[in-house]
Amino acid sequence: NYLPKPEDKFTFGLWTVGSTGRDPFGSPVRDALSPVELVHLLAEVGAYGVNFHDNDLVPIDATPAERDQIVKSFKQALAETGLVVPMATTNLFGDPIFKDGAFTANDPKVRAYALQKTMRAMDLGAEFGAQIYVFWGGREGVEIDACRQPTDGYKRFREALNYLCEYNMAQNYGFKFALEAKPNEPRGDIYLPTTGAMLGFIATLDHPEMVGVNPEMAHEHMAGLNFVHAVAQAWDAGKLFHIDLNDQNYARFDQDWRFGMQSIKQSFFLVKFLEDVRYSGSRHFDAHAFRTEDYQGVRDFARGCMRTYGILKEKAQRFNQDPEIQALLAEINAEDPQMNAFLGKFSPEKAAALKAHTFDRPAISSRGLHYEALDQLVVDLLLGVR
Ligand code: GCO
Ligand code: MN
Ligand code: MN
Ligand code: MN
Repeated sequence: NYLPKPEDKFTFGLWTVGSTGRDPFGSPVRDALSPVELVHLLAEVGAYGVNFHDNDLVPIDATPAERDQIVKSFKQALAETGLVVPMATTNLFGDPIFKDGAFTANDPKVRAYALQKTMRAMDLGAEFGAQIYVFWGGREGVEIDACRQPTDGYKRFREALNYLCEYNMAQNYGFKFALEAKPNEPRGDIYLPTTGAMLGFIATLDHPEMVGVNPEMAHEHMAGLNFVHAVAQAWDAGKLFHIDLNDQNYARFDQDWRFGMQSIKQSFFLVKFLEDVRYSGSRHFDAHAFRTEDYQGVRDFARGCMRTYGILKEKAQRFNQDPEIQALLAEINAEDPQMNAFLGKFSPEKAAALKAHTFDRPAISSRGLHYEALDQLVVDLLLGVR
């Protein structure tokens, strides 16, 4: 029946089910619910956890007393529902002060404020037991490259992350940082626009072991890329600390659709990958209900994200057990013992033998690989006739 289970670790941001449907062209279509109400809504649909930006929970201008009251009531809602807070993050994009970026802004006052705001938000996240801390630099970019050298942007971002890694250690918070790339929106160009770019950047930090990535399906699709490949590269590098699941037509504006709404096949291979490698982190849905919906529709949206994941997980199991699919895969991936002498680790002897070998190119090339048949089996499986 595809009902969510705690071991699925399905999480939603307060800002996802809390979206009121405001977009650049229109005002809200749903009344805002309080964080406490949103926790109850998430519990009702069967989510495991809830994540937040500092200001999803505590308004930017709240007094310390107001903050403490909010924290108290939110903790009570978590205790009542059993929901956990696996991830926290900072809103470094909403307030007008961040119009030119946060850690990378040209104004040093803005950069210092961004550090202050993030340390306070880390304190808040730690208070709720969050273990992953996400950095999405939505405003860390430009419309015009005349305003700064891109390398100054990278340098400032690096300095900020190094500083915050030290803060993480000084406070003993034990956060793992997860960097989330996006190619554009809200800025014309955002620095380090893809997961691959983030992975390259992490290697330049003082504490690379503390920092990984939070790839988002929609963001790689906006860039026209293959999300499964991005996730696989992150996994291969030991850097898949978190993941943002949603959906998106390729090369469009940021759509944030229900997971599996559009890209069934890509979503299938993503779920298959996560399950095959036994990814054990949160499966976080960073999406929101259509603007056509009321809160019943928001529940439908949230349940749909998790249900589709469950269906695709079952399809992945079938793929792995399907004799015809597995026979084709075995044939396609068959080893050639003779080639073992040439492949693998380099040695001068191996290289000399390989250079002397003659390959029958026409014979090798003439072999059909049955990818048409293989893909049709996948399509049959996904369309439910297999
Ligand atoms: C977006 C981003 C954000 C971030 C969030 C957490 O396109 O707006 O995906 O939703 O994930 O700010 O860092
Ligand atoms: Mn996004
Ligand atoms: Mn978005
Ligand atoms: Mn996201």
